[in-house]
Amino acid sequence: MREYLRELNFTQGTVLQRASTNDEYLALARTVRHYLMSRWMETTTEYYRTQPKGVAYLSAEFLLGRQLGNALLAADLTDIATEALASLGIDIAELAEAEVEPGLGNGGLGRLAACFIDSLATMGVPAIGYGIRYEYGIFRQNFVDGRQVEEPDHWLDNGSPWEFAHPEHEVTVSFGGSTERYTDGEGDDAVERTRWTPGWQVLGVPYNYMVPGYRNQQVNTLRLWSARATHAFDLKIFNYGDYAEAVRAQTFAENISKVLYPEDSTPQGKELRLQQQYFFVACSLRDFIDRLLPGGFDLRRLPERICFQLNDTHPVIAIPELQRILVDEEGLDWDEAWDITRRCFAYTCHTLLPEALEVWPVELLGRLLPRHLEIIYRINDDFLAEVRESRGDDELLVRRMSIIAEHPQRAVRMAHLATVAATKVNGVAELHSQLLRDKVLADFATLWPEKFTNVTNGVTPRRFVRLANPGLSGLITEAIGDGWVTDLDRLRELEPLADDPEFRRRFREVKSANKDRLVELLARRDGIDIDPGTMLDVMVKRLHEYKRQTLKLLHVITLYDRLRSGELDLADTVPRTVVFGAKAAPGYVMAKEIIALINHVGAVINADPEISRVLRIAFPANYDVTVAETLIPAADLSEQISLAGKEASGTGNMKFALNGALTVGTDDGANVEIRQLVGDDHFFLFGLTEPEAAAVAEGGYRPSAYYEENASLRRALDLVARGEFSGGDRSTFEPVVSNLLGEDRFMVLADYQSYLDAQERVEAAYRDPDAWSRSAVLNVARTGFFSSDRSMRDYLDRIWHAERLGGA
Ligand code: F55
Repeated sequence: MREYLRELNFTQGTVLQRASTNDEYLALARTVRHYLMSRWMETTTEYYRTQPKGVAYLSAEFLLGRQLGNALLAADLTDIATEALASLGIDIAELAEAEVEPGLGNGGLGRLAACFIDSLATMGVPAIGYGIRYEYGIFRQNFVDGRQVEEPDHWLDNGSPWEFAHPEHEVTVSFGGSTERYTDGEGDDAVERTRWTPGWQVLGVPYNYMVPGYRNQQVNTLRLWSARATHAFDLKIFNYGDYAEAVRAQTFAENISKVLYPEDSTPQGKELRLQQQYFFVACSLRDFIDRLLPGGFDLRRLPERICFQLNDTHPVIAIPELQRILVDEEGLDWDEAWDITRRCFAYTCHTLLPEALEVWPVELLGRLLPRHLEIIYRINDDFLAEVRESRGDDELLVRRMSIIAEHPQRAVRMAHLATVAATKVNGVAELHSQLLRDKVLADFATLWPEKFTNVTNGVTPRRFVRLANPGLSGLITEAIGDGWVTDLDRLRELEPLADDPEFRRRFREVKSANKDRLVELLARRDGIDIDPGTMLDVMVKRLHEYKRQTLKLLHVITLYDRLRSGELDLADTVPRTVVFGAKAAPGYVMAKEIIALINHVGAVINADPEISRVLRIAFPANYDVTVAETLIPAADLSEQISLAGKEASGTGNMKFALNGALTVGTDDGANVEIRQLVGDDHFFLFGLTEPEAAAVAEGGYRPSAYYEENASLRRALDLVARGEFSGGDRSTFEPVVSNLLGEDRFMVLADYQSYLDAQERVEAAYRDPDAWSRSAVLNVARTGFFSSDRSMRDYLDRIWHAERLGGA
């Protein structure tokens, strides 16, 4: 309390009576961070002293979410702070609302990185996260006439109390220029070397974030890099007196960490994006070698000290960078260096979509990073020689496996580079890893079967259960103690309670209170009015055709159509609120059309005085981690309806199950494992399986056949086509309809009937609240496997072989 007031006075420069909510928030945040500071310094010192083998998680995205609640929880200060503030007449919840979440990621991949660093800290693993401090995170989404409009995310505007800038630890990063061979030494000692003379440089300034372990004295570091112009550069130009030019150069450099690219599945091959990737990776390797290793460390022993985990291909340029450091700067010979490099990296793949695999045109890469391109060529030559040696002269195979693609243009396939170099390659769910081995990277899996492994994703129970769902957490803790927060398998102990009517009643009470919280949030935040007495049917994730938001929408339209025609009896329908949350990549035209269609269908249904009593759509704009934390605990039904074989894992699916929602889902990604664990009776499965979908695609898929044969599908699509949801205008949503009828790449129409059938089972099940809540409790009890702590154990056992210090 005294500490809090001091922060308010001396750091915020205000007094209690005049402090704004933001002042109060900043003062509390600083108080908490002060409290965690000594743990942080001790953890860092301990790592430096004992020099254990650690992990560096390299990720272009960390979708952290709000920090205050998590920091209070980790420090076990929530109650103390709440009471102290209350005695000053301050509502801590209101103050927490002032925090703008750092949205430094697009979706699943970025949020996964945030869950992983939380688990690593909680488990006492020596680990550091490395990424980019984007000045603008994921855009803010608004709807204008139901259409998505993007606005910049000024997340730093009110000050960010969680970061610590360290300009004194800046790192210089080089780009462009040219390379030349030279002879180093004389006579017998003479060796050929390469010198890279860069064309330009920028500085990376590290910003450190605390990553507090849950009540374990451990605080790890997340280090995000921010770009600045080099001093030399400024000075030179300022001395010429060209002030404007100097400022322009500064702006140019600072552009590198300006904005997060909002594409989450079709990477933009933009030069600035490659600059971002190399920038943060070069900073991170330098930082690790120069600052985290003791002076004079022999880099030949690097693999004993670190595993760099590559979060998808975005940081893969780290591979030639380390090879360059070892060969050009340290003077190691190529083969010895390559052996070291290979042992330092592991690669996680997060996709199955071919268009999501990053490639960089040789022309661009060679211009920006000429030395790295040479290194990649040499890696490829050696690798292809190895392929020829082991597989004979199969030129088709060689072309398929090459790190360099020839068509449509010469380009570096980052996933191939990662796979060739890495000690281990992992997928993010069993099915996904299997498909990587059998399809996407099959040639590599044949060559190196031991390289491939699976680590099923997980989510942190601290944020997504303990913080987001205090009601359920209290109920669980009362029943089995609080050990589950760091040992989520213990949720199993709840299983018998699924048969206890009193426990189920209290579970329903919690769910109902969570729904009230959500209703209040949507009313306040979006002016959306929903009835907490209805079934909450939730689909939240990025908008993508493969995720099939249109399938959910066709179900809603069908319900609407049947209610209107009287085929369904209003009085005998389970009332539902269908909640969507989704951002579309700004350049993804079809995704944006689908957003508009959802909003337009919602407008029509919600305006119908009769039908809206049993069916409503709520689509709050700007779905983010903060909204997720209120939305997920309130959900009854979790929609996980991607076409089988397309969703690598999904992690929202895990968050819903852990919060006691039932899943309606396809046999895809981690849904498969969720269903295996909770049991078929407590999961609504539908749709083609992956092999079935592959066979349909193989045999020539004709979506119009489903339209012709299925009357209810026809009626739903016809409603859209006839302009029912666009004021009679048939052209508005024509592209969506004709895409479904003509191509329907993700087989929405093929799965439509099966989905309707599953939804009928959902409805029947929901009519029996006791049976439903029994299933819901069993979902909670049986999904402890999906803790990111377990994911971290799997990475430790299968990939990193790092040590654990203290920790839980
Ligand atoms: C972001 C940028 C680019 Cl260039 C490409 C992809 C992304 C991205 O955000 N991908 C992503 O989120 N992938 C998801 O990763 C999750 C975590 O592993 C999976 O659960 C999910 O299935 C997958 O789509």
